[in-house]
Amino acid sequence: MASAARLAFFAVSMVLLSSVAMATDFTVGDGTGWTVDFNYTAWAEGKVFRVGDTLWFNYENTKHNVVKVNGTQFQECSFTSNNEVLSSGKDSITLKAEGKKWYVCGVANHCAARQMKLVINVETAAPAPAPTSSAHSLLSSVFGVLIVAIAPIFA
Ligand SMILES: *[C@@H]1O[C@H](CO)[C@@H](O)[C@H](O)[C@H]1NC(C)=O
Ligand SMILES: *[C@@H]1O[C@H](CO)[C@@H](O)[C@H](O)[C@H]1NC(C)=O
Ligand SMILES: [Cu+2]
Repeated sequence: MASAARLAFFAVSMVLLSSVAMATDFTVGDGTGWTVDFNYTAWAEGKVFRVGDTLWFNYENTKHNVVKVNGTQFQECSFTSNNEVLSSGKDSITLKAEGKKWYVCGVANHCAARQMKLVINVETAAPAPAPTSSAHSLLSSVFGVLIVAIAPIFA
């Protein structure tokens, strides 16, 4: 019984180890990028954003920008000179904390009338730090060998 429990423990550990999620890069709007008349609510739907992930905003920097706002400002499409503005046209934002984050375009009426607003909910980071994929598979295979070696002891 005890050995079965140990084996189960090792099996579960291995599954957890191999499902370690890597930090994800999200391109807002995918191929469309950050522009007018695209539904960013629909884009965000069903996606899981985690601490450590990165959002990329790709857009024409003569036509748009990215303003970090709060929930009230998001609803009202309003912001002040205190709000952080990104305007390179290829901006990355690494998600550092859990909770809701709001982004709008601050140009003309793009937020209020052209749907250039994105709200996401950032969830806790993946359970373990993200190793590189080669380190990850090496780790997995070492672990697998370990289990094969250890299993007979408990069988
Ligand atoms: C955008 O998508 C959301 C979620 O699918 C939907 O509820 C909303 O009505 C859409 N907005 C527009 C303006 O189409
Ligand atoms: C959003 O920011 C504005 C301007 O700084 C501030 O007056 C307002 O209280 C903030 N609202 C929330 C919900 O944090
Ligand atoms: Cu815009």
